[in-house]
Amino acid sequence: MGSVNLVERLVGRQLALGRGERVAYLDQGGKLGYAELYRAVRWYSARLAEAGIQPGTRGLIVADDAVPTVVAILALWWRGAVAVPVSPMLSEAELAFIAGDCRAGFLHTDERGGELATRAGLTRLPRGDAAWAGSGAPPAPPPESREPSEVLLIQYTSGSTGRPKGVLHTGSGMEAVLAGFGRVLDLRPEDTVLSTAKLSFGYGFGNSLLFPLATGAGVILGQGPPDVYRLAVTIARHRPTVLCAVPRIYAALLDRARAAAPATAAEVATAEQVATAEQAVTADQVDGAGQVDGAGPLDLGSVRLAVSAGEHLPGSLCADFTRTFGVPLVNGLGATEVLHIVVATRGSQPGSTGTAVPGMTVTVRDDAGHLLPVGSEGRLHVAGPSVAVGYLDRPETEARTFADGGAYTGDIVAQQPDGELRYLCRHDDLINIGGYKVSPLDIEAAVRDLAGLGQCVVVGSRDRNGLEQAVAYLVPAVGADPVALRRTARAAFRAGLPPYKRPAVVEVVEHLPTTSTGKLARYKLRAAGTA
Ligand code: 3SK
Repeated sequence: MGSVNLVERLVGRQLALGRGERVAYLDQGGKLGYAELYRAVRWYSARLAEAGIQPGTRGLIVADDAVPTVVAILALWWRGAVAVPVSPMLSEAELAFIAGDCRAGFLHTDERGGELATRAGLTRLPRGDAAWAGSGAPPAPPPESREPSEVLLIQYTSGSTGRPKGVLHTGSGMEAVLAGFGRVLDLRPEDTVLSTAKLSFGYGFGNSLLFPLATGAGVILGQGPPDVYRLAVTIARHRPTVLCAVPRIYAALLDRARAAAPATAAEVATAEQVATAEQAVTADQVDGAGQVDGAGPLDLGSVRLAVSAGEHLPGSLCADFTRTFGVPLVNGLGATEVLHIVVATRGSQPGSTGTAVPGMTVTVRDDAGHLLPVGSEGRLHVAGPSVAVGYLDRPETEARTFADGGAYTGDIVAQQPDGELRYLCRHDDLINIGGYKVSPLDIEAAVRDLAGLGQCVVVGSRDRNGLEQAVAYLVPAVGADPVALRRTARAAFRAGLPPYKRPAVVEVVEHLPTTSTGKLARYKLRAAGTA
């Protein structure tokens, strides 16, 4: 492969194909065509050059999904720099850690990053907004071409130790996902994509940036945490043709479509798992006939294809969704370490996780890395050109994950005789809550010093839709009031954890189950918590 020029590959090419006037993005600020996008990126890259940002500099992007976020990523690439998009939902401490860990030399943020920039000594530019698409753009050298093996993107992923790890992606890796899951997705220039997964998450990065721009399709960027109310309104107003979401969003859409009565407490609870506590869907926003205020009946009529990834899609959910909405639902399995989806069904195949996407090889292996025969259960191993080149400065963890000529995704799967894979569970203790891999230790730490608490253990178990949720089991200290303990523990989880990490269920128990040797039997708790 020759050199890689992502800006030309993704945006310049659409201009060359005469698609400059087509809408590339729609966000709260309005629509932006491909030609305007190109001008905006050039403007921003000229500003980066003026500010002394050199090729290879790591630019931290702490911003919600919006046009300026995309422009910042592409402008860093134009300059030959490295984009590090992270979620604005991270705590100040997590952001400060990442800024130091990746040795960021530049910061792009929406409202809240000024303080972080000052504390971390980072250059921060004004966003530009309308000005950057104007005619007064300063001259900028053409977009930089880079070596295929050069790192151009760092995506942070959480780990069981609580310290996020930077995953290093190259230009050739990004080209490879276009030829991999990009082929399965098979977007057309007429498509409009709506992804509830954000750009700061690998799944959203492909859905809202790589795949649509490579095709000349349009993208709807939504602000704020994804919730089913806002999603229904956006679908009704902007009529996307391709919807990408995590399974619990599809479960919430199904709940709405089925609703014959005002939203139940259980529905509100499901919605709250995908929204922040402050912005959760409430019963008054959704009426009894499955209608959403201002949106009319829940109508997915514009959607020709839906994609589910980020967490396990139960077969029953896939079948119900396809039957109810008449839309094929592709089930994908990916990981930050392999950039995007590497195993996928072709259309709806309830119960299946599918087969490898073009260009990637997946195998099932034992703990020593040996290949297992078809039919066995084991660790999913992925080899091929979209596998990341490693973790930033984590040699030991890197050696465990990036091994045997590829990477282990952390999933346990079974390979069927026909080659289809079936997802079984995680290989580690991480709980996958709507695509966020959450360490139980992080949740347990939020109540460590709580008065009246003897012990707290958090496990993942399945809710009534078969989706993973965190359940916290609390044992009161001797003489403590269990009712008060439950209340104060809930308050501590709310105060100490972002919404996506909070346990969906908090149970007070007299004692925790043990094995015959007296050890904590987590598997018994997992089974007990399953609805
Ligand atoms: O499932 C995931 O965790 C994932 C991560 C990165 C990119 C794509 C996906 C589906």
